[in-house]
Amino acid sequence: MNKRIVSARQAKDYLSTLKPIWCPGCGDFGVLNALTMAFARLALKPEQYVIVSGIGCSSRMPGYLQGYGFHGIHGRALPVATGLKLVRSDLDVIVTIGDGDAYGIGGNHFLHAARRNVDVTCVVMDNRIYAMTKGQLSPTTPLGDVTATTQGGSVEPPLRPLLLALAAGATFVARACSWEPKRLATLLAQGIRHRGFAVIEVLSPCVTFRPEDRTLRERVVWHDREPTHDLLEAMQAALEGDGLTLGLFYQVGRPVFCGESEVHREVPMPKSPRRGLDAVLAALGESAAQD
Ligand SMILES: Cc1ncc(C[n+]2csc(CCOP(=O)(O)OP(=O)(O)O)c2C)c(N)n1
Ligand code: SF4
Repeated sequence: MNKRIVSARQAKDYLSTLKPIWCPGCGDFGVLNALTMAFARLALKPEQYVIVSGIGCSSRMPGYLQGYGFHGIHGRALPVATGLKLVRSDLDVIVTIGDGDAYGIGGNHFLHAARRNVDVTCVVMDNRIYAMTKGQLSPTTPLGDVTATTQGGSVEPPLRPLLLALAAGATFVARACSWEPKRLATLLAQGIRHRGFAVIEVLSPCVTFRPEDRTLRERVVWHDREPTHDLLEAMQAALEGDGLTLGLFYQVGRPVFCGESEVHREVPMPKSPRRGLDAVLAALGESAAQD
């Protein structure tokens, strides 16, 4: 018998044929590499996962990876990912977005995806600026920093994204950096395998609009403790080191929005979006005529 040897996919096999147009030195290259390493480690088949993004430099990610992708609308990656996961719970759904997409325009969706514990992996490439639109203040820009829209220095205190994720109900909460792709890949693989809303905040410097963030390399510290199940302990760990501590802070299990939730169990696979909505409303005891 002619036995065919099927070689395992290597990280580079997950790259698409599109060449990234990111600036040389952009942190997002490290995130792309780490994603390919994580996929190879999990031996994912390209048809098993979908990469969903919004708009921004970071949101170009789906184009650079093999497999299905959705380069969507600024701030709306999470609703798209939620809908996809509801109808195709067999797929790994991975959201790759920027800090503007996740915490600014899409902040409301971020809160509710966490609260519902939607089973998606949310990778936020945080460069602390709106890069694609040329350097405006973002929700994570440090206080006092000069940007295109804060010429006298920002007067807004930055958001603490991981506290927000924890408070809202995310069940896997981690921080990593783009310049250590192997460690990032480990967290990405864990996040993809986690059942529930996994938030991986990645410090991914924009060399063009925040060249000063190159110094973050000297300021980060890895938190090598086991993740806690205690919310307050996790919040404390995420705040350590001026919010520049890296690692997996929190991981707990709780029912996810699809699969185990009562609503999902009772809802048949929709044959059309409208019929799907009717089924969801019927399961909730509500009428479609209300909207
Ligand atoms: C609804 C909508 N509002 C605003 C924009 C303009 N816009 C495009 S990208 C972007 C910000 C991108 O910042 P971020 O999400 O942090 O990604 P980055 O480019 O920094 O990776 C904005 C405001 C848009 N495309 N759509
Ligand atoms: S502008 Fe910044 S975030 Fe965008 S590709 Fe260039 S370095 Fe990366």
